[in-house]
Amino acid sequence: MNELILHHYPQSPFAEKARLMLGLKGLSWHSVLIPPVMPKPDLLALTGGYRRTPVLQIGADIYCDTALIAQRLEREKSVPALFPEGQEAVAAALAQFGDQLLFQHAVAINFQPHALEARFSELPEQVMQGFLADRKALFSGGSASRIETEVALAQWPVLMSRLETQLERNGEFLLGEEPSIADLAWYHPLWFVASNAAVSILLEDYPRIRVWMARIHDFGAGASMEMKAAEAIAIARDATPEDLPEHGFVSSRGLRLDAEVTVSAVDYGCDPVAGRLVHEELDEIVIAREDERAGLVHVHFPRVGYRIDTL
Ligand SMILES: N[C@@H](CCC(=O)N[C@@H](CS)C(=O)NCC(=O)O)C(=O)O
Repeated sequence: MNELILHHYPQSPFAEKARLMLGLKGLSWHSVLIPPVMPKPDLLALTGGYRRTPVLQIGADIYCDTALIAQRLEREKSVPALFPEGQEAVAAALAQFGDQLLFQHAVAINFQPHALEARFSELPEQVMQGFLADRKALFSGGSASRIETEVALAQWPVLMSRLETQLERNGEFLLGEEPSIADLAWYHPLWFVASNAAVSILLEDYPRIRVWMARIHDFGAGASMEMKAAEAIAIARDATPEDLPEHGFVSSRGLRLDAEVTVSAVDYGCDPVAGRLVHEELDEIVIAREDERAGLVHVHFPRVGYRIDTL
């Protein structure tokens, strides 16, 4: 069986979400550290252009986006469930709210000048300038719009109070007594705020949230072993992508199997990945691409938030 390899960096909120999924499920994995800004030649050898963090690799199969990574890990180990039976829609919808709205608030809060200064205080000025230029490029051309700082600061207490009230009245987790993907997706934006001493005060008035955060933090990150990027690429090169289902190819746009396409995120980090369309189903798109270093790989994307274009 091919092992799980997570390409990530420590400070990334979405990577924290993925690490917690691995922790909750008690999985072992290999950790490949990637740069937080472009260029990322080793990651792109695997993804073909997708640059966001994190990415899950299993042999020659590359999974982009934590929404799809969650589904893949659920297949790997179904219990504890990220999408509890009978609550699939509510879990996924809450996760989307955390990943988008709460995350955008956390970004606005962390990008205030004093918050950036605190985050980069130990580093030379040009590192921060490089980071800002990188994030400007990341958000150009996509549909995501930034929330203004004043708006984010005004709305934050409303969002936090709602969570505080629910946690007081209804169990230990968002859906009740058991954790789900919803908790992890709400946790990572709060973790992003909590990890910066210049803004962490924004969580101080919410004791139940802090207990809930400690509970989620305790899931840990599973057992990880460091791996060099070159080794991960060699693993992809030596592996064969997993068999795809023979049936169930449902193209949203009437495309034929093996059509030459690009797949890109619609919101931000919209760099297109070119390849051959080898599978499409309700909530997954898979393209095959040949890479000089990684060989034949299958790159998987979720349906929601991604577009397919023909070449
Ligand atoms: N929808 C994506 C969003 C991922 C995302 O926004 N990741 C951030 C880091 S937390 C990112 O890619 N930043 C730019 C980078 O790492 O290059 C997912 O769920 O994985």
